Amino acid sequence: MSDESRSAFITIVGKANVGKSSLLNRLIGEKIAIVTDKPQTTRTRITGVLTKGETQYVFLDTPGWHRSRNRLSEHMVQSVQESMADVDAIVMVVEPFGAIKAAEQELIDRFDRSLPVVLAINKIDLLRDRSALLEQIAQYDRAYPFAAVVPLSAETGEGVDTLLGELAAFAKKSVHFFADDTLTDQPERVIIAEILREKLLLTLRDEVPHGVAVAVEQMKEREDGLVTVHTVIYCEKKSHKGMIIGKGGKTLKEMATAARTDMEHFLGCRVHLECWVKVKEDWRNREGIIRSLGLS
Ligand SMILES: Nc1nc2c(ncn2[C@@H]2O[C@H](COP(=O)(O)OP(=O)(O)OP(=O)(O)O)[C@@H](O)[C@H]2O)c(=O)[nH]1
Ligand SMILES: [Mg+2]
Repeated sequence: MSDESRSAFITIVGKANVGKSSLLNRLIGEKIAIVTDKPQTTRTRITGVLTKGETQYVFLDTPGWHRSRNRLSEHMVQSVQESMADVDAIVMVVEPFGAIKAAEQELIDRFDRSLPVVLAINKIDLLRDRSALLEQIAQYDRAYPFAAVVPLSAETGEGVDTLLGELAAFAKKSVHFFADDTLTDQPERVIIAEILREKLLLTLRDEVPHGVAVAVEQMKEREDGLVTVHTVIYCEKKSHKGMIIGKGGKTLKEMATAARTDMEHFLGCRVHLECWVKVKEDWRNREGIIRSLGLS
């Protein structure tokens, strides 16, 4: 370890849909966490690693803070809580408009006051009038003594370097915990499953997308370099299965094609993707299934 070697563990928290995963992807410069316009997209803690010179940042992207509704969401909320325990700093992501939401206040109430919390006001690209930020900053300032406030856009990248600059102050002298070219600790299989789940979330509607889970049952590379991926999509009801498959299999085919394209980009090779749909009633309340899907 060189004298200058430093590392910072930073957890990214906030209510659902504010852009935590988008920010993680932007920070590390690669899409490792799926992003959709549906709340509760992220279900588990996702680690992203960025090594810049002597400093290694280890970011934890977490599920959106919300009131738990079932066993799965209890695990999700618990993983946020745990992510705030052993870190050097917290980044709280919020939107640039509107009052502080109940879920945000609840989160603020749980901050350990001995840890620095940086407020990231995301999505500023959506603001026509930037002076609106002043009121937003004042509002959050009244709610908590944030170590810094950084307006930014995960979408355009504006302000993200400023955030990194603020976070550098919280890095501690230490060895790097990951190889310097590491981007994530997520296994390939998990990212492959998430890519397909992203397409399901983007396409399906109402309560269907929240009740789906994806498992990669098999991943094999053939001699000619093609990778075959066998997946199972779990859903909660027979009627949901019908909606996932669609008329003549059209919906599933479209989602699978979009997923395959992203998988090929991610793996850097051709992919043959097979998807099976199975019903597991009320799986989000069944501990054994939650565990077998790696969600607890
Ligand atoms: N315009 C704009 N949209 C953004 C920005 N960051 C994220 N979004 C959009 O906001 C939505 C939610 O983004 P995510 O990154 O999935 O949000 P999240 O906080 O991880 O959501 P959960 O995992 O559900 O808690 C997506 O539609 C993103 O494209 C931004 O800086 N500008
Ligand atoms: Mg997310």
